[in-house]
Amino acid sequence: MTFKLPPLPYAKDALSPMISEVTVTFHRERHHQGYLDNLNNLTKGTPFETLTLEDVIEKTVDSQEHKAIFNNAAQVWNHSFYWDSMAPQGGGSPKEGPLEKALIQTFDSIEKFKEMFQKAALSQFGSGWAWLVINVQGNLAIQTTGNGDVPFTSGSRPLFTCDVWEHAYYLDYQNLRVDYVKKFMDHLINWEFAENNFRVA
Ligand code: MN3
Repeated sequence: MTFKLPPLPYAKDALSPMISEVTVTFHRERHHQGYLDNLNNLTKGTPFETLTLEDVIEKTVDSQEHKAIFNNAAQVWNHSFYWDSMAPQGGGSPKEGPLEKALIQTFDSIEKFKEMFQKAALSQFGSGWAWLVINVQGNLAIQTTGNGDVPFTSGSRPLFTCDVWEHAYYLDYQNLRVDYVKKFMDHLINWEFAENNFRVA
């Protein structure tokens, strides 16, 4: 079996002007596709090629020998999750319901949550990801991971993610990660996706 990318859930220009068509095109067709191609090459003819993507990640997370497989598999997963974490008319606040209630209970207000998420996304030094997760204790939490690391290998269930690798924003915002993260929060978060993940978690 070869691994495949799920289709992009919207047109490549649908996130513009927050994220330009050029950025989405490069990010999807060079970076995301590149990780996929690497993964397929690295796993070809090995027992890994018959596993699900999640199982490949779980089985290689602590392995020095399979570090390259882990990195590429995790980055395939992270990016598919990232595209789903955004919607053309997204951002703002979640609609009234269980996730909204839980966010207010955990962070005092939606505004406070957004402030803390932004802070976490900016404090991730170098390449990585910022996540809203349900942690091992079953509570909502903000988490960051470095490089390709994923939350679920340490027991957290992600609800949505923001890619803070420079390639996610450099063409549109240059070094200003803060402007990208603000636009992500205000205009792009796919709250419906987060609510669905919260429901099944
Ligand atoms: Mn990326």
